[in-house]
Amino acid sequence: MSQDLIVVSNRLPAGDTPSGGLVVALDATLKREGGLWLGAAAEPEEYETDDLMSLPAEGYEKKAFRLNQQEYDRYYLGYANSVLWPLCHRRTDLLAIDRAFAETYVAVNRRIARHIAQAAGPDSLIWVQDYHFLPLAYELRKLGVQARIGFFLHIPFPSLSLLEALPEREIFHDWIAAFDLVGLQTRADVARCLELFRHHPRGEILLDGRVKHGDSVFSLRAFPIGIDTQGFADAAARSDGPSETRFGPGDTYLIGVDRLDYSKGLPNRFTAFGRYLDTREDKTKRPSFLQIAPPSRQEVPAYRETRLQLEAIAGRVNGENARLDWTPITYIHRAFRRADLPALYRMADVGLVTPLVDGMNLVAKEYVAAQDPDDPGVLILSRMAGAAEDMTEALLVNPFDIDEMAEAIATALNMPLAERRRRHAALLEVVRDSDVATWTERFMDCLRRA
Ligand code: ADQ
Repeated sequence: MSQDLIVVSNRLPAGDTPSGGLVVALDATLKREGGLWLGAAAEPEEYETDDLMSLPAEGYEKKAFRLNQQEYDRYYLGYANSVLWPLCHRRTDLLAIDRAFAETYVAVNRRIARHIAQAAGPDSLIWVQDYHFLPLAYELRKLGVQARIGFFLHIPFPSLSLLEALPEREIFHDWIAAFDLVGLQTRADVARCLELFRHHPRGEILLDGRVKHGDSVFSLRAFPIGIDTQGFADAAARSDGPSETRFGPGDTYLIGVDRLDYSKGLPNRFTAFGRYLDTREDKTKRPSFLQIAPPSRQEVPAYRETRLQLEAIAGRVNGENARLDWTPITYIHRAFRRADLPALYRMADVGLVTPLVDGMNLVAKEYVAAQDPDDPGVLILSRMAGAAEDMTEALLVNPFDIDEMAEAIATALNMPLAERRRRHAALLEVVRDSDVATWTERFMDCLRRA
């Protein structure tokens, strides 16, 4: 029997109660529509047959494809996270170009395509998530699959000039064009994608806005992703936050929450906080900065380097400024209980979201949703985050300009209540508009019509 809806993502939600906005939204959609959710197994293993593993799920089927250690190293750590990730985040200096990475990346996608081809009928909808699966539609078409296939890219779409650094740049066009619907985070991403195809000898932008590439035609649109806004706001209002904390309602503090990733601009953020401390006029003011940065992709060398940089800067800023009763930077580099985040955001006077480049950045939206509308904190947001395209009432900063960020911290900490309220109300409207449930419906509607 063929599945009505097939969702493919790298990660599968662990257990029965999914957490995290996107996972919750996809889980709800699949429960409603029925179908199959396919993702990678949690751990690499030396498998003999590549059958899918069935996992427990309610109302739909959840299955995992296996990766052996070599595939994990070359497909996941290699091509996905040491080629495509740095490329799309404008770090061509970090590219680990290796033929074996590209070959394994395509081979794994081909294997997944064979599994999907067996589950899909002509009326199925297939929704592919993110950069781990760029060749999936291309491989599915080769197997004769006619179903509608949608793709959503969670990270920035690379510009024409960046793509020059990818040995697979030619077939990259065919990969993208094999989807029926390509969803990107922002209007700027859409513009970069159009530019890519407009520039290609086989590419053409049709009058209705769709893109033609050789014999393929696909629709292209921005779908700015969001969070479960109301759920997050409720959780923040309900909880008193973790007990035994120096980060409570009476304390002045700034908060940052990011996977430890070089794209998140953490060294610049730490340096800017240090600069603010050095330049603040009233030295009796002693705000703290709480940075939660759980480990991520530690097998990739560039991530280890960022970690060392952060430890050095935090150590220096604290060494130069700390008092017996005040530690300026509290830096937590461990897995962190997600349930504690909403209250910590709410009680923080300032949210610091300063990536060097970011697809959207959901932390910016979570910080806004968590605030008390009567006495909200201030969001400092990098212009380089996708979120900045619509969240224009944040204090927008250039994350490469340390002085500007230090000034923004001073402005945020001194901002009058009326201005905080006005900015927060405008930001909350943007966050509500991009709610993840609406986001999912919009994408699915477009895919049905594609
Ligand atoms: P990420 O790069 O992971 O996502 P982000 O959008 O900020 O970045 O999402 C991180 C999520 O993880 C947030 O929901 C945050 O609350 C959560 N999180 C962070 N630390 C946590 C912790 N210690 N414990 C539990 N949860 C934690 C990619 C792209 C982004 C894009 C998203 C969604 O890089 O640009 O916004 O996908 O499309």
